[in-house]
Amino acid sequence: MKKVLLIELFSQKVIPLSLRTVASYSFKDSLIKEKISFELIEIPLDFLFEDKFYQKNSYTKLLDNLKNIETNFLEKIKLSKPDLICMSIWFWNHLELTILSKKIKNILPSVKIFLGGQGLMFPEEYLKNNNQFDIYCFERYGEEVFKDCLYYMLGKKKIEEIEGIFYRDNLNTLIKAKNSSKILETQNFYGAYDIFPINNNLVKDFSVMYEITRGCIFNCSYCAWGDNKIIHKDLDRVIYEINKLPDKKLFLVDSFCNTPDHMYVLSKIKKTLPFLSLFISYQVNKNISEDFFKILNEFKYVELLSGPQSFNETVLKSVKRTLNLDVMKFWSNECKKTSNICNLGNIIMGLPFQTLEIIEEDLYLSKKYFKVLNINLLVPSSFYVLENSQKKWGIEFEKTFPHGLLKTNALTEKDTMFLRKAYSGLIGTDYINPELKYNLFNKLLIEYKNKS
Ligand code: B12
Ligand SMILES: C[S@@+](CC[C@H](N)C(=O)[O-])C[C@H]1O[C@@H](n2cnc3c(N)ncnc32)[C@H](O)[C@@H]1O
Ligand code: SF4
Repeated sequence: MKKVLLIELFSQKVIPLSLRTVASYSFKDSLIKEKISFELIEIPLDFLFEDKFYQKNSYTKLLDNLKNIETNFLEKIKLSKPDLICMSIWFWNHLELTILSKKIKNILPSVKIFLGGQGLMFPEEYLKNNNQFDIYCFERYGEEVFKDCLYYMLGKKKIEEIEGIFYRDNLNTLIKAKNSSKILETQNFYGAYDIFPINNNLVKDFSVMYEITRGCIFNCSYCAWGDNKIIHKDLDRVIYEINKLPDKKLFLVDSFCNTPDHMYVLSKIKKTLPFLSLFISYQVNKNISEDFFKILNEFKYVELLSGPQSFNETVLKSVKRTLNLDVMKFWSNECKKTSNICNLGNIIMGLPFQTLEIIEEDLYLSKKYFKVLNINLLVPSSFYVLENSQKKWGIEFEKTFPHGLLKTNALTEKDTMFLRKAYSGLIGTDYINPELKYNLFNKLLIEYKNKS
């Protein structure tokens, strides 16, 4: 029997789906079930938003996290006697994961470490500097890649046969395999909690994440999730799985929540689960929105997450945002009429052709349409999205963590430094209202303009 240890470094607010999902999927394979045992170690971290990285003032939290890991988990990892260790990287666990994986390699030098996840913005550079990782999965659908790697561990597959990974050859040269040609089918899209149910003792105040669908049929060029396709999990299975989850806040990670299938699920679960947070895409069929609002209205509280990104047509067109502004405005107004449905508006700063003046206007218009507002600073996409467009738009990011935006075709390096500083001040872990955000930003912008 071989032992696979999954180490998940997670924020205390949400339990990630990544390693649970790939492990559950591979467990359906009879050879893997027979020959491999899995263990999951979950390490809670203090939550860090990327704005703190730009301020670079949050290293005390990082040190606390590391001390906690050393005292409570390093020995546990050693005692687990794994043959393979798997980890998943996110922006916010980046520093801890990098340091922890090095420490693990020191105490367990012969154990291979397999990495995946959405948080690696420039995988090649990162892997060159971090040779503690033997394999990295760069696919956004990691299920089949994970399975192939387990077959490799069992001696049933050669590393050169695996698609969707970076690996090192005998001379320690980093090799990038071709993209995975294996497609995840709807009937094989399994839940994340099959082999590892949620450990209720570990976390008190958290949301349970759940995927009903995967992918997005829209293809906004800045986003890692759009890929012209969407798969649905079997609906009966979804209802069965959701009803087995502990009665916590449910955080649906789907990009659509008003397809007929999605609405069917929502109407079935609304009686069982008191709280619901979900993601919404505005590229929706307007005709079904009335029914949709009826369903949402029966939940105690619903938070939708969407937004125009910018209100400027040139910017929207350049990033292939298929959003129809009128539809967005219509939906926003519908939400405002209710007391239980909140649309958390989103805009991005740093999109191509988006000047400081356009950003100011975007923030100004956001006041009108949103009660709460998320301001995002453009981040380089994991999984190579944005790669082709970057040159076209003159967009540059720092090559090292935290990969801050350096310049765009509409912003100079000085402008982006200003934005990063303003962004760090504007965004906190609490949402503040759009009016306040606009006022704060405007004050900083005037100061900046006066200085320059
Ligand atoms: C939940 C979520 C969050 C949570 C994370 C919670 C958590 N603990 O996991 C929070 C709120 C922290 C968050 C933050 C941010 N997020 Co977010 N988030 C999501 C969301 C909705 C779901 C992620 C998820 O669970 N997916 C389902 C699981 C199964 O997929 P997965 O984790 O990627 O794992 C798969 C593969 O990556 C791979 N894999 C992963 N790990 C491993 C390990 C091994 C060993 C192997 C083999 C494979 C493997 O296999 C898995 C199965 O296929 C996605 C959209 C989406 N649906 O993915 C956006 C999304 C990833 N986020 C996004 C953004 C922009 C952000 C922020 C930058 C927002 C901001 N401005 O602050 C930050 C920083 C994120 C970062 N880079 O680290 C964008 C990414 C855009 C981009 N870069 O192109 C997305 C695509 C949403 C969107 N449309 O805008 N996010
Ligand atoms: C989960 S997504 C919302 C998905 C929803 N389908 C939509 O289109 O709004 C939440 C937000 O993340 C932000 N986002 C996406 N990609 C980004 C990127 N590359 N950089 C910064 N923010 C990004 C966008 O503002 C997006 O609205
Ligand atoms: S609609 Fe939302 S999830 Fe879909 S590609 Fe665009 S930003 Fe990404």
